[in-house]
Amino acid sequence: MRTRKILIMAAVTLLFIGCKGNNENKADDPLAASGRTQRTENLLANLKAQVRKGYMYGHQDDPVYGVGWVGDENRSDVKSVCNDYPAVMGFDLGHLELGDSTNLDGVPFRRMRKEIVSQFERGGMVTLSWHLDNPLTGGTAWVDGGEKGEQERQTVASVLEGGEKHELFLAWIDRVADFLNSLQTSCGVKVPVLFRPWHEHTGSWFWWGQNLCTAEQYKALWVLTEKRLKEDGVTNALFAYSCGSEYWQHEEMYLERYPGDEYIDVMGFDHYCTAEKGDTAALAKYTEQLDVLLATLCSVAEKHDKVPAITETGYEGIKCDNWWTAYLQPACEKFPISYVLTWRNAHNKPGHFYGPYPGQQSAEDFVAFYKAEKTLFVQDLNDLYSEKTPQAEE
Ligand code: BMA
Repeated sequence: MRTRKILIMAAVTLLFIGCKGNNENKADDPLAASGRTQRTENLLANLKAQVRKGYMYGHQDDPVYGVGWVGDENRSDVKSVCNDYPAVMGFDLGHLELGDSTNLDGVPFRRMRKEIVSQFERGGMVTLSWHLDNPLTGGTAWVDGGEKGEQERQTVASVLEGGEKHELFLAWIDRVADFLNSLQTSCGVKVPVLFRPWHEHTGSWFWWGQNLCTAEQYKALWVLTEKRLKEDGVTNALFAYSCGSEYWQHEEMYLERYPGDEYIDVMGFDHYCTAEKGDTAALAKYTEQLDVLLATLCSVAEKHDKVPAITETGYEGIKCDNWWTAYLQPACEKFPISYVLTWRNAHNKPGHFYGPYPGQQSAEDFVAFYKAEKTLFVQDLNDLYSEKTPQAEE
């Protein structure tokens, strides 16, 4: 009997030792009236409040690999340059739907989960994209054209209710739900994340793109996705609608495939700088375009009470010394955006990087960008997940 008591006490002690951070415990993860966790709603409220103060810097796959390294612990190219982690980290769920243990870029989901929890515990935010395979052709997220072209145009229809891949697709969403539900601290607190599926749909390179399905089908895809995630008990996700930078030139066009206010929390777009090395006119053009896109985005987001963000950007290979402060910053700081996320620093694709790393030609300029008044990194954040932050009170 006595041994049993000691064993129970030891187990309870272990449970508490294992439960790190903010005295959180399982009972302390309440649901808000919306059916999402209170922390998820707090995140949304704080993102809305924070846009007046500054914008967060984000980086895709930041802590899992970088230029010249892969899989190290406590490492980040961004941190190596400015001694702070990005406020936002992006990860991609592609191949989770297949039941694989690593994503399409080789990142183990187990590691991803750990990094998502760590980013939450240090007060930062996480956004998840999903380059999922094509359930009808068995190909990738990207369309092939050619022989597969006809099937690719049928893919969205095939996953909707009544379609031949509907059941398979629901099973794929269930896998995403399992992953989202598994994002928990050691105390059982679910980590709020911004889920950003069906992105760049104004282009026609993904099977859910502009010329591959109708606006009604695209909207139905969103509704189906969210309905299923909800049925699967996902209570920790905000949702981002993010166009490409092509096609839409005004608010009505931006909203052409918008599923509706009840489905979306963040409005954004993906827009890249494609200047050749030394082409200052093309660099300036990028800033100009960003400016135009941001003006439209921020106006439409305000009308719909949504959070505006540059959900993806970057200059592949950052082929100029002052890209951050001369071309990215001027457009960003004019507008009340929540965050700007640059794409990944690949470790196995030479030249395919969008964030800084030590020795890269723009590294010094990135430090100036880091120090700029309006840029926010993880140490600048004031608990995005509590009910009232100083930012929210301002
Ligand atoms: C693309 C490239 C690819 C990558 C994909 C998903 O833009 O970076 O190499 O596989 O994103 O992360």
